[in-house]
This record gives sequence, C-alpha cells and structure tokens, in this order.
Amino acid sequence: MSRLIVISNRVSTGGGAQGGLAVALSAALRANGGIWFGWSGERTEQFTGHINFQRLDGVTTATVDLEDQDIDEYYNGYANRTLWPLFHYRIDLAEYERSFAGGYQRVNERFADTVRPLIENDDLIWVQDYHMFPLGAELRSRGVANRIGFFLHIPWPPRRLLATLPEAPALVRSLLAYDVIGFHTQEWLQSFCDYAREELGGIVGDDGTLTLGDRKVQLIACPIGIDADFMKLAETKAAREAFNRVRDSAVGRALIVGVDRLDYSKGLEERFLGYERFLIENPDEREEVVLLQIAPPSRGSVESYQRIRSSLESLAGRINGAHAALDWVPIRYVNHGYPRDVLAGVYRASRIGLVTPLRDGMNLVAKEYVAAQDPEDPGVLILSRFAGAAEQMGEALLVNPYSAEELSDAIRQALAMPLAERKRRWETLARGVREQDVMWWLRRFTDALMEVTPQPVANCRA
Ligand code: GDG
Repeated sequence: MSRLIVISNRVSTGGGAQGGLAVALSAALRANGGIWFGWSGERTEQFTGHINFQRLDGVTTATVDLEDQDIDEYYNGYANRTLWPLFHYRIDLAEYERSFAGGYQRVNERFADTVRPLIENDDLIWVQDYHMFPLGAELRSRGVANRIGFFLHIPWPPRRLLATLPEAPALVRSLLAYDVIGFHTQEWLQSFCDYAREELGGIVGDDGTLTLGDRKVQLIACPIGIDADFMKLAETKAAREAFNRVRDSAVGRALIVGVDRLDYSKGLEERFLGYERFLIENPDEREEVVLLQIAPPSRGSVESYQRIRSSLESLAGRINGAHAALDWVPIRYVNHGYPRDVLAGVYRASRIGLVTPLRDGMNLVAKEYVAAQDPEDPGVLILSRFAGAAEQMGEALLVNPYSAEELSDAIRQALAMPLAERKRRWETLARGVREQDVMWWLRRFTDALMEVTPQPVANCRA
C-alpha cells in the first residue's frame, strides 16, 4: 500500500477514548509509513501553521495549535453545537450561526494550507469525520490530485432534517471532491443518497456511485470494529482484579453495566427511566440487580452537555432516593473514566450490557462488551435499534430506547435467559466482532480507495 496521510480533528496514537481506531490507524501508519495530521488540542495567540512533528511508537504525528476563536467557532461551535446534534437527529439542540459556519470553513482552509506541503504524489489521503467535511475540496483547490477518502463516524441524518442546515447544499457538494465516502451502515449511506438525489439532483448508480455535475464518488457501507486484542484484555491482571472487585461489591446481585461518554445521544436519561420501570414492575427482583453506569464527561464547555450532566445527576439521585433499601442502591453512577483493561473486567463481571443510544453512528461499547465475555458464562447484550451496530448484531436483544416498557421487558428477559440461549446468541455475536474487527474495516476502506480511478482535479469546486 502507498504511504497514508490520515487527517482528523484530534490525533491519538495511544489508548484513550478512541481505543480501537487509534490502534488500527497507528498500525497502518507504522506498516506503510505516513503521517497523522490534526489539531494538537492546544490554543495559540495567533495561528501560524507551525507544525509540531512527533514520532510515537513508530508513527509520525503532525499537529497544529488553534486560536481561541477557531476553537469556539469550529470545534465548540459548528462541530459540537451544529453538526453533532443535527446529525444525531436533534434539531431542537442544533444552533445555526453564520460565525460557526465561517469558523469551520476557515479552520478547514487552515488545515488544508498546512497539510498540503506534507503530501507526496502517491500518498493515499484519508480524512476522518464531520469536523472535516470540506477538507477534500480545499485540498483539490490547492492542486492535490491524490486519491482522497472520507469516513463519517456518526449517522447521516434524514434528508428533511439536513435541509434545515443553511450550508447543507454546499457541504454535500463539497463532498464530491472525495473519491470514496464511507459510512458505518446502509441506513446512513441511503440517507446520504436521498439528500443528494432529491435536493441536489445527484444520480445514484447501481455500482454504488453518486454522480453530481462532473464528479463521481464511490459510496461504501463499511462498519468499524474493535481491536481484536480486546478479547485478551479481559484476561489481564488488571481486568481480573476489576472483575473480582465489582463482583464482590454486588454480593450476588446481577450487575447491569452501561459505559458511555456523557452525551445526550447516548440515551442515558431514557435508560435510567427504563431501569426504574423495571424496578417498579418487578418488585420481587428489584433488589437482585444493580445498574453501574460509567459516564465520563465530555465537551463540558457546551451548554447542552452541562444540562444533560445535571439532569442525569438529579435523575440518578431521585431514583436512588425513591427505591434504595438499607443495604442496596439501585444505580451506581460514576462520572469518570477507567483504563481499558479495567473496563474489560467490568464488562465481564456484568450479566447485562445496556447499550441504548437514541442514535449512534456505530457504538463500539456494544462490541467491547461482547468481546470481554466469558465464553462459558456470557452475559446478554441489550442494544438500541438505532445504533449502527444493530445492523450487524441481530443476536442482541434489540430495543427501542425511547420506550421504558421495552427496556424493562428486555432487562427481565435477559435476567431470565437460560445459559444455552446466552451462549448461542453470544457465539454468533462474538464471531462477528472477531471477524469484522478494526483491521478488517481499515483494509476494506483502503482497498476501496486504491481501486478507484482518480478524476481530474479541475472538476472539483471548493
Ligand atoms: C464515535 C461515534 C462510533 C468510554 N468510557 C471509557 C472509555 N470509553 C471508550 C469506549 C469506546 C469509546 O470510548 C466510545 O466509543 P463509541 O463508539 O461508543 O462512541 P463515540 O465516542 O461517540 O464515537 C460512534 C465511533 O465514533 C467509532 O466510529 O462507534 O458511533 O459516535 O471504545 O470503551 N474508555 C476508557 N475509559 C472509559 O471510562 N478507557
């Protein structure tokens, strides 16, 4: 394979929250050479385009600092207050401000100017996620003729929701600068086609291409997986210690676990209410379960995240106050993160993995939960129908996360599920997680990118 240039908002070669993605991209960069480019996460008085190169574990990273105004308008603004809510179907939370759109465009131009001199003729360029929609077009307008791929990690919203975004037509047109666009699921891919066809007059071919004006782009549904080594994590010393600690503390009760960034898309309030419904409807079983919800805060400078944080705190407090007994608290709500090996032990100790986002591009926690189970005594995955992962994980108990009744029923069904059925469902799920891991995802995408015939740069509009 050619050298790879990965471009994403943040660069992460270690474990961290990005886990599997960082592992896979780092492995590809190590094997083929190349550069991972993005924002350093740091601020500077004045943007200079100065690149900080680092070599970490055989991977070269190149990062730039951004100005306060860039961070406010591009990152906290357009990325987190406009695109993220809109693409998760929350137009009630989406803020449409011209200054955000302007800052987003400016930062993408700055990234393009800065990364341009690093690109060599045969490099494959791979742009990641919604922070960078216009980057491909910006690179084309700077004469980059290389193959450029784009992968979207979040859902693509239905066309009439996207139509509420003033910049949507320009944004979608700019995507035609890419050679390949990847989505996690057929559903997101179809929504994209729907918009391009109905709003912009694009033509969707039987070969999975979209043609708009002079440009043609290959679309693929390419679901991301986890690092296959996650299966081994549950056997490590740290995982075993966490397993014992959590099991001991549950004193014979069945543990239900949730692990999510604290984000309104993850359906945490609805999850707590569904669990409460279970407690109310099943008085005999209520003291036999404990819900452990791990939710490290994210994007704390955005108001909607401050609101969800405080409303979850009150909800957990109210449910615990209303239902606790002298020796039992129904919800353990933890607002900080744990190392990945500890998480693996916690997953394994849990009889149920509760993964109920209202909308999610994929959801890797569902796959990690499956990977960490004991094959002889696996737990049950309860999974939202609205997570991208549901397309691949039909053997989970699929639920509508908005329905407290369905959540309650699924918890009861999971607790009563006989070992043979748990094993049967788990074996199918585990095979999928093992075979379609993050390296499989990476190969499928880069193979698709290698196969396309590059088109003339002149056909692109920025
Ligand atoms: C986006 C899309 C898509 C969570 N708590 C801790 C911790 N985590 C790790 C999990 C998992 C990752 O963070 C979260 O991944 P998700 O897939 O659930 O969600 P997003 O962060 O929203 O990611 C999503 C993904 O991109 C990849 O394409 O699946 O749909 O929204 O790996 O384990 N990790 C550690 N401690 C924690 O407390 N170490």
